[in-house]
Amino acid sequence: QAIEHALRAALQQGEGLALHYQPLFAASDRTLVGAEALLRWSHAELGNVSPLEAVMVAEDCGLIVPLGYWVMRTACRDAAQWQAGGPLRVSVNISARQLGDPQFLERVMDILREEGLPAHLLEIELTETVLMDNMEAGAHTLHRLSQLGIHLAIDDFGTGYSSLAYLRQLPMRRLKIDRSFVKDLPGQEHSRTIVTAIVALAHGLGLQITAEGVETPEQADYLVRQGCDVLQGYLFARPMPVGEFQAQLQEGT
Ligand code: G
Ligand code: G
Ligand code: MN
Ligand code: NA
Repeated sequence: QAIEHALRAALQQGEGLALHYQPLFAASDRTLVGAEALLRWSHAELGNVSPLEAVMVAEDCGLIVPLGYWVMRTACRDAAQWQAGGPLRVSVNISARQLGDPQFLERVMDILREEGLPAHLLEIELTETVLMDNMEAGAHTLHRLSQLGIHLAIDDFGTGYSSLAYLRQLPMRRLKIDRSFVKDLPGQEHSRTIVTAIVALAHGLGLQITAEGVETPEQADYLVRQGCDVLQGYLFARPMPVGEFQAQLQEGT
């Protein structure tokens, strides 16, 4: 109750909500190719509320749609500022209810136009669960989003309730290998087997692969040798406030 009230107030006043950005690097030459937007919420009494909890509360009390659009607009607005040194894509996580919103497509296109971000510089990350919960209605929306140039990625791959059918049926461009499979690389044989299989599956279907949760040089080397396309993890950079991300961009150019 208190947390619902606080979230409502935060959305109305735009206070306490922020996005942090975690850089994404090309496996081939380690150049910066984009950043994932991650929600942060800090409240005077509640302290820092984890994004998982904030999203769960928002789903329960009907605030996920406005919260999701706040995230989408803020990420697109920020990313529109990053383009001076070459194209950088921003990745935005969405939840099941958001994809189920009949206005979703229209609202996203409005946001891109109003914020001046080309569609191909937005990537939407969906978990397997989000896809399964929206198979019927969601498929149409996803095809339209893809036709309009937005990139679609499957997040946390391998951890959800997955049917491989959607990989074939939906216009996904990218698969993100969940960090639980990266954690024990390269030592653990089961993790190696799973990663090798996921990479073969994804590349066979024409999808690019991002490896998440890369924390050691040995993990990075292994993932690059396996053919992963993009690397994300604390080894390279942690999620950081937008100002810090932009400062690093300026240093780099
Ligand atoms: O940033 P952190 O590792 O604490 O994120 C924890 C989880 O919260 C991740 O699974 C991430 O996908 C999810 N998350 C972060 N930001 C958002 C958001 O804006 N929308 C949704 N739906 N999930 C988010
Ligand atoms: O579920 P999703 O992939 O959207 O979650 C991204 C989350 O993973 C972010 O909250 C981010 O803080 C976290 N994360 C990013 N890189 C690493 C890493 O190298 N190790 C760990 N343990 N978590 C990471
Ligand atoms: Mn994600
Ligand atoms: Na993930």
